Amino acid sequence: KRIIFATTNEGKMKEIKAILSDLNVEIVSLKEAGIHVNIVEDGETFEENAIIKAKTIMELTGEIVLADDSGLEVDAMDKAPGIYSARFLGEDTSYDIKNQHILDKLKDVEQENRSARFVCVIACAMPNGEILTKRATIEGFIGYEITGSNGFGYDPIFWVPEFHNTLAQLSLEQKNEISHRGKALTEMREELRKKL
Ligand code: ITT
Repeated sequence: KRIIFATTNEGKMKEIKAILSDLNVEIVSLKEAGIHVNIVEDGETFEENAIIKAKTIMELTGEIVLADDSGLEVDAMDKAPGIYSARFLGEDTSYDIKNQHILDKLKDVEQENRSARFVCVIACAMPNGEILTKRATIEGFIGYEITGSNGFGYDPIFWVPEFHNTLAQLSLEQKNEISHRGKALTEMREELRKKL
């Protein structure tokens, strides 16, 4: 028995494999399953996009499929980039540039107005047509410089006050304990335990 995780993001996949490692099921990425399709994520919410990804691959394979749609909401930027986090400034632009762009936008913003959160929605599409979703967030602040080299994406500018570090300074295990993805996927894992 296996579950396909409908993602091409290697950073996500590393975290996902660690979180789901104690489910007695093999978790394979699209690449590992040999699936190369372009999924059009044209939903207006994290939920819609997560369901689009999970359903598309479930319909293609007939297998149980999980998907993750996630992003960063910066309050001082009216919650941008939000669902556009991967596409922000262009899909091929480096995260050094994307992160620096956000730091520049916030250069005159005081600490108390630098609040931000990561959102993650995990969707599960079952061959019988059943769809499940789980949503979780992590609250933090946009820092003042790019700091840390673990994780991926916007982690080096996301300051977690409780840890006095950015997400990119935490280990994968520490990040998974507190992150949007860690929390949403742990809830989904417990749901799957009952069904498998
Ligand atoms: P898949 O759709 O193939 O899963 P993607 O990267 O395009 O990969 P999303 O559409 O969900 O996935 O975009 C999520 C983006 O949000 C991601 O590319 C990062 O820029 C950002 N992001 C999400 N979770 C993050 C995290 O834990 N740390 C840093 N950045 C994160």
